Amino acid sequence: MELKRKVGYEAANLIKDGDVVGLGTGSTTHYFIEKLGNRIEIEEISIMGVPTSYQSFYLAMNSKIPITTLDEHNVDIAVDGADEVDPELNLIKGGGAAHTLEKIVDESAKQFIVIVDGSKIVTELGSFPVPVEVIPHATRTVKDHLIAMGGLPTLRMAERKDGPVVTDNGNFIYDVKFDIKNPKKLETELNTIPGVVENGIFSQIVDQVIVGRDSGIEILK
Ligand code: ABF
Repeated sequence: MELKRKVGYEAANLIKDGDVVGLGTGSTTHYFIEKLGNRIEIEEISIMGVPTSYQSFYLAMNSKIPITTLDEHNVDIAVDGADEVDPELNLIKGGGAAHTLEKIVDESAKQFIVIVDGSKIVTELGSFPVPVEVIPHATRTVKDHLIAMGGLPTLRMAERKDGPVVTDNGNFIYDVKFDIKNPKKLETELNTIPGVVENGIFSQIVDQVIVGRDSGIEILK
């Protein structure tokens, strides 16, 4: 956890007064929000992102910060976690079931910064299953497509085991094991399946990865 705090705090120093900041989710991003919230010299920033992040931001800032939406401002800098990062800075995200809104914010940002500890760095994506957000009515047909593509889909169940996880958008999540040789191609192909809302492969949109290692901070560009 200490490495996550280190990179979250490091990323908070990148924000300058007046920035429109895109917030991701996850424990590493939580440290970013915590540190940003304590930078009292910041007069005015706007934030947008995943609803749960607003709450932790308000708590950190203990004041009202204007929330902006994409139709008002472009995001200057988005900061978000990840589940896997490959050598070309392609990501798998969505372990927190929020990848659809995260991708909208992260892709729209002028600068997209990823913050991870060293355990997330991999030589090839795919040890972590690809989250695929699916319209509930399409679970059967989407599952058939995923299997036909060589995937092994598992419907993500809620911790209470009383049913599937439901995303902020009211949809379900398949976690799909794939042998990923071409992340961009698979990301595109997955989103052509009728009933798929978004998948957790984030290819070719990352500007910088801040990696926390025992030896210190490593920057990947
Ligand atoms: C979120 O943070 C998700 O997309 C990703 O799954 C998660 C990583 O969580 P953590 O930072 O807690 O390891 O952005």
